[in-house]
Amino acid sequence: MTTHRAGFVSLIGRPNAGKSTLLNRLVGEKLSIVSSRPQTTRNRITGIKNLPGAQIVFIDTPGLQATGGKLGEFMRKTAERAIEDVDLVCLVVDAAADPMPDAATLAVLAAHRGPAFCVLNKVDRLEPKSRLLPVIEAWRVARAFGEILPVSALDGTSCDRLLDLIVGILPVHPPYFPEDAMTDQPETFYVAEVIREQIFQLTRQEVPYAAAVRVEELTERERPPCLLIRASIFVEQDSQRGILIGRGGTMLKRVGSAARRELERFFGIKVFLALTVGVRRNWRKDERALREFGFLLTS
Ligand SMILES: Nc1nc2c(ncn2[C@@H]2O[C@H](COP(=O)(O)OP(=O)(O)OP(=O)(O)O)[C@@H](O)[C@H]2O)c(=O)[nH]1
Ligand SMILES: [Mg+2]
Repeated sequence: MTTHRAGFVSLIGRPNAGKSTLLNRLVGEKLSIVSSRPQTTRNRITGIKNLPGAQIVFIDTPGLQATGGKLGEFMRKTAERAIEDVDLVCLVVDAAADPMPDAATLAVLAAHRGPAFCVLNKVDRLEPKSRLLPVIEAWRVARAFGEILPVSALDGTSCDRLLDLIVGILPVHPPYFPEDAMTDQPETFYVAEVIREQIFQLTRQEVPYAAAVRVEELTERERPPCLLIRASIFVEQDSQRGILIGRGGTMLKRVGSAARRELERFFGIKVFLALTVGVRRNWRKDERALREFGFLLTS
């Protein structure tokens, strides 16, 4: 008789609530990219946490309330589908900046019949802590949550407690993935996301939103051990291409070396990264381009 527990847990919530930061914190590895700006995450990102006797498969999602265009539609569908067929939904709320229940979020949650937790994130920013009380009360009356738990994904406050509570409601089930797996995404996807994260960090306004990254080559060499990576960045306009390359190529170099450092840390070997920038007009509205850049709905 086995008592191993396993299940799927999706993290949903408004843009910028800290879903990706929380996924990284709970899994213990930086798998999902983070930025201070909303609508950073575009795809469904999985992160697998193995514990003694339990495996939790977390699903990070784009923020509810995405923008327009085909990409926005893809992001909205991705978030909504992530609550289908999961064992638990964790609604992540920015308890400091954007704490109160809203109709759109509640409508998405209403489509989910299984258990849901309300995770009040960013409590490190809340002073005095008594500001939490009306927030907890508001979510308590808005919906029947299995738990309402204040946490900080940034400093880790109550994140172990959250893991315990999650394991407590998972069904008895063998592991879905091998114990050394951290995600089910291909490496090329992760590499593209790391590059995109640096574009979010280093460029402003529309540029990060207009950027897509496609990895063209990822080759592992044995002597000396290294990874050769070639990737193309696509933006929507010539002016954005100019900004991304920068004067004398300085911006692209900054993006490239920051991404390379992060990739070397993650893969634990030397990385050679070559980046080019192309223009693909209005790709966010173009169904074919979206498919080409890997925005595919998984059923
Ligand atoms: N102070 C504080 N900041 C946090 C916490 N969690 C996340 N953040 C910050 O909030 C910002 C957004 O974090 P993300 O994890 O990218 O948020 P997200 O919900 O994934 O956002 P989208 O992917 O755009 O929907 C980043 O600047 C994080 O550093 C927290 O617990 N405390
Ligand atoms: Mg995110």
